[in-house]
Parts: sequence; C-alpha cells; structure tokens
Amino acid sequence: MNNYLDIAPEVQKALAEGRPVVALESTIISHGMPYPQNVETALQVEKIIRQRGAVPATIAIIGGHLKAGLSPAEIDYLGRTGTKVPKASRRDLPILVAKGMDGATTVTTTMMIAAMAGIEVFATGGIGGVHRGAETTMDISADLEELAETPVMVICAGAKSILDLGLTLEYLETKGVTVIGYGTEELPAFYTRKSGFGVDYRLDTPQELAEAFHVKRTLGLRGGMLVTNPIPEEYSMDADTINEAIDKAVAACKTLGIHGKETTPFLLSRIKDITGGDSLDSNIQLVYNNARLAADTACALCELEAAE
Ligand code: PSU
Ligand code: MN
Repeated sequence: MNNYLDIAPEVQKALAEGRPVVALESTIISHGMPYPQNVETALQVEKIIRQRGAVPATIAIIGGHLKAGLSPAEIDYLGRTGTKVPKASRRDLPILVAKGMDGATTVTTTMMIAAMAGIEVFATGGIGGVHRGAETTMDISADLEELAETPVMVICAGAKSILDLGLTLEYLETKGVTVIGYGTEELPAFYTRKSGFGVDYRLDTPQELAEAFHVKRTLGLRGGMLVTNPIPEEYSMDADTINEAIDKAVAACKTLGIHGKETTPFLLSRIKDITGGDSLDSNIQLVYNNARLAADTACALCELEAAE
C-alpha cells in the first residue's frame, strides 16, 4: 500500500470482507458531461450499484491523493469545477501527485488506481482508442495500453465512432486484450448498438463474465478485459443522425487544430451541442446500463472467489 493511495473506509471494509466493489471514473464527470447532469449521473450511478449489492468507488485525484471512493461533496466539486480539473492520464499522475493537485481520472488512471486498491471491476461510458487519421497523427489513447497491462475488467458501451473502430480493435488484438460483446457478436458504437465490426467473443451473463476474468487471473495473465455492453434499444440513437454529428465534430476538430488531450473532450462536447442534448440522454442511460452489469459481475466474481 502506498501513502498516496486513499481508500474510502466503506470501500476498504468491503474489500477486506470480500464483498463486491465497482470502480467508476471521474473524467466522465468533469470532461464528459455538463454540470449539473454530470453530478446527478455520478450520484445515480453510485445508487444503482448499491441497489444491486455492490459498493461504488468513484476514483479521482484530490489534493495529490489517489482516491478510491469519493464523498458526494467531492463528486459535486469535480462536477462544478468541470474542465478546470486537469484530465489525468498515466503520464500526468506523478506530477499531479507530487504537486498536490487534483486530477480527473480517465479509463487509464482509473484502472491504475483501482488495481492499486484491489478493485477488479470498473464501469464507464466509452473508452479512448485509435483516433481517425491516427496513421498520421499517432493519436492513440493510453487506455488501450492500460487494458493490455492492468488487471481490471472494464465494462463500457463500446467506443464512439469519433474513433477508428477497426483500428482500435486491431490494436487491442495486438496487445492481447480480450474483447467481449455482452449479448452481441458486434462491437457496439456507444450511441448505437451496432458498428459493423465483430468482437472476439459473445458472453450472455454476468456469471460468464466473472468466470472469464477469474480464469485470466488464475492463469496469471496480465492485463484487463474489455466488455462492450450495447446501449438499451429504447435509448439508442438514430445511426445517421449521430454519425452526421460525429463527422461534423471531427471536421471542426481538424479545422480548429485541436490536438492532444483536448481532442476527446472537444469532440464529446461538440457532439452534444450538434445533437441538441439528445446524445447526453443516451450517454446517461448507457452509463446506468453499464453500472448495472458491472455490479452484477462484481457480485458474481465475489461468489466465485468465495467458493475457492
Ligand atoms: N470516450 C467517451 N466518453 C468519455 C471519454 C472517452 O465516450 O468520457 C473519456 C474517458 O475518460 C477516456 C478518455 O478514458 O476520455 C480518453 O481520452 P484520450 O482519448 O485523450 O485518451
Ligand atoms: Mn489522445
């Protein structure tokens, strides 16, 4: 245990007693959604996880501490401060901690801190990946590398087509990351249930997800596992509408010369503006859907471990 890691008492107790815990990220709060929907969503996600018998651990860096488990006041602070909280990926971690700063954790840093704390299941909205045009920009999210290295199961709604989904899957294959479709053979595209790209495996129950992760760990295989859970039909968006919005956002990003860590937050907020908020509703619902699956999977994983 390191001195910079600060596990909330409730989370600590659950882990010590072998009870299920689900990690949640904070970039989705500060950079992924506007205030106040970001705070409302983050609190509701925690509630959903509790209702299904698991303990939520929202992860962030606060005052240089790597926090696994935030108070509602801390979640509110991150939500209100928004994009003024530095977005923290792997390379940012040492500086933010050394300087006693705050940081909103991406999928990458949430996985890192979850693993440090001993949390195995993490629910989010979408992951970063290989950006369109990465052949020349080399813009590939550190999330993919983290999935290759860090033993946390990430449950998401696939990836947005702000990314090159084909190249993202190729990268994950090269890195040995198992990509699972939950109840589907196709990679979901975040706002829509289909992308036209196949996934490696289809699994249909939280128990199957837990077993796969359990085997991976028992075999001593490093790295995480990616579960892609399609948005519920009733909340999915019209493919043409969302793809048009995404194309416009990607074009604006290029014209304005946005690059580096600003790219993903810029694209997310542009898409929300273009779709007049419809995309935000879908985004919120798919996060709830992932939280439910993550809680059920964390419960199943605990049962497997208890039976050992
Ligand atoms: N994609 C989304 N919503 C998000 C993100 C990505 O649909 O909120 C956030 C996540 O925190 C993810 C990060 O880990 O953006 C990836 O940023 P980058 O592409 O700069 O690695
Ligand atoms: Mn990037």
